[in-house]
Amino acid sequence: MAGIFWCKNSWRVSINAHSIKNTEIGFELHHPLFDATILRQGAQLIHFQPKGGEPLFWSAELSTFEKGKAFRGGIPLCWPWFGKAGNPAHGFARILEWDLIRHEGSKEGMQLVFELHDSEMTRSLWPYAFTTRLEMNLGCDVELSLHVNAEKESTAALHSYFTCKNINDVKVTGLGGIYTDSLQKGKSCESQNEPLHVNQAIDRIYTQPETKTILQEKERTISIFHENHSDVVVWNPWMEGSANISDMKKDDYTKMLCIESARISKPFTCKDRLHVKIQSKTTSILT
Ligand code: TA6
Repeated sequence: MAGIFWCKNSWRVSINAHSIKNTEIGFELHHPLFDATILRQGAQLIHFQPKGGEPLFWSAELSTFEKGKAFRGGIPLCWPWFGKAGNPAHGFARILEWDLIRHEGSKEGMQLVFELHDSEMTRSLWPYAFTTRLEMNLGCDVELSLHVNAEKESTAALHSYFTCKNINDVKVTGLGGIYTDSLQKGKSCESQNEPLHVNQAIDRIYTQPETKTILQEKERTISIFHENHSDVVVWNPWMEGSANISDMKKDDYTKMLCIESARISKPFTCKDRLHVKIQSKTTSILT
């Protein structure tokens, strides 16, 4: 993937026919079904491309990897709070290194399991004990399961940045008609439950979403199956918003859309989970 920084001290582990290139920064996965890249920081999947297919996620070319700074792209994991409910924004899970505790490969795909535990640093921001586990199953599809076991309730989002060829051709279904609009100070709004065309800045928390959201482009359909979610967030800063985001280029907003499986209106209980499965299908249009 262009612009990604693979390290000097890397080593390679073979798991059956598949390989993980393990570096200080993360893991580069090569499997007969896909290629993927995961950062240790945030256990963040920043690249996934089925063999013969197109990349599923968008990453900001201008976003550099820095310890303690959020990387813009793929699936940042927002936890134990969403947005500006605390400091840093979107919680600390996306800016801390997670431990890879297990990885397995088979001809169907690869499973990686990451964990994050409370530390002096996390307790200075959020004074509770926790173990949070992220199970990632990569194969034909992408599946993420976030398991939380904490002393306190929390909120979360799997802040997926999807690529699109042109935002003007995208429509999204399955969101439901009720949302809070972060661009209008969290005002409660209602819309017809009909396909959403994004043609201006959008930052909404849909609070009665269906279990399946579909992002439809001319030649590709991305199906997002949520389990145990309460909300789906849709975000695109559009031209004016990107101008205030240092790692977004002027026209980046035309190539991405965030659709996030979330637990915001119904926070996680102390022991809880959020699951998402993402499937992508490409159909070529014959002219
Ligand atoms: O999920 C939408 C949102 O909360 C927006 O309000 C926007 O700020 C975005 O996330 C990105 O946040 P970040 O802190 O990664 O720049």
